[in-house]
Amino acid sequence: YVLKEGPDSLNEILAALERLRRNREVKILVVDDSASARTLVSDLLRTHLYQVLEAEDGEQALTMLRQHADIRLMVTDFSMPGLSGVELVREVRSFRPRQRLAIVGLSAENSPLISARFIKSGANDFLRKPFLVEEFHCRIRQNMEILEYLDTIKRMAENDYLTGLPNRYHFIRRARTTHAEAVKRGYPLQAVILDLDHFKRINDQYGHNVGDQVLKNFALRLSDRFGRNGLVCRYGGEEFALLLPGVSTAQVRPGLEAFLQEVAGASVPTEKGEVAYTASAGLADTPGESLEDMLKDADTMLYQAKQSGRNQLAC
Ligand code: GH3
Ligand code: MG
Ligand code: MG
Ligand code: MG
Repeated sequence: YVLKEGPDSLNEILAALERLRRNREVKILVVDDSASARTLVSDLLRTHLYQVLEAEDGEQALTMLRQHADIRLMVTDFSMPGLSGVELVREVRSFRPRQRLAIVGLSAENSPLISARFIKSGANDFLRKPFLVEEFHCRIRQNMEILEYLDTIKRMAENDYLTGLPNRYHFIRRARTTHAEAVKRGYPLQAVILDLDHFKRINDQYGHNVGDQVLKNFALRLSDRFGRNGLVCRYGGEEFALLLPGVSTAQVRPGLEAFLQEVAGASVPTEKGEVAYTASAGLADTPGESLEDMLKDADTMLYQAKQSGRNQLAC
């Protein structure tokens, strides 16, 4: 069935175009044992520019989901040889949570139980075949919008707005895993806390805006230098933390010292001219300790670096 109700203002048309542009980045998996039903659904999705993958049964769908971690939505039939749609959904939910993948169940059967079973096993939505084309598109879009909201909320919850680095909350969550892994496998782990020197003076002298630019500069340098080998975060105002797994103090020390020198030797181009700054760092290496204690030790060492004149590493 087709219901014709197009967009009726220029803004709605522009919003629809913007959506189409974004759809091109989105992968959707269509699961149906009937080739004609599969093609019908896939073609509807392709008219909205989605990237469509197809599977003819549950097993194939599971393989494709494992191969493509970036599939955002699955539309699945109920009656199929092998796994039923409901069984497939239950299996998928054991490894792919709702915030990563939305699932829409489809069925031609008349039983009212099927939609309840789909939803109960972890599907987000259900449509009875045959369906209204417009309703199909609305439901797909609504489910995609919810995923986009969740992505935005997650990004905002995990990253620092000013520097774009992971925030302390995200760092601690990931650091727990890294720390537990190091303890279990018995490899070394280094915790580092870095703090900009006399940062208050920079704010006082040049203004908060320039202070922000300095923070961004430092964050960028820090993640460029250490982002690949470990966890980096903005720990607090002008404090940053690093967790470097699999390396000894002797191995990281020269790199950290060189980094502090590089920071001290460079300057940040700002609206008030070139601004030079330095940073201090404290390092702790006690793999037997809890993560909290390691960070506390790194903070104690940082205090020592400050006491000893700043612009240096203490460990
Ligand atoms: P020390 O060398 O002992 O660390 O001295 P400090 O001046 O860096 O330390 P202090 O803790 O006295 O001051 C930190 C300053 O950092 C105060 C605060 O206003 C500033 N700050 C914290 N977050 C931000 C931010 O996001 N932007 C800007 N511009 N300043 C910030
Ligand atoms: Mg079928
Ligand atoms: Mg400081
Ligand atoms: Mg500080």
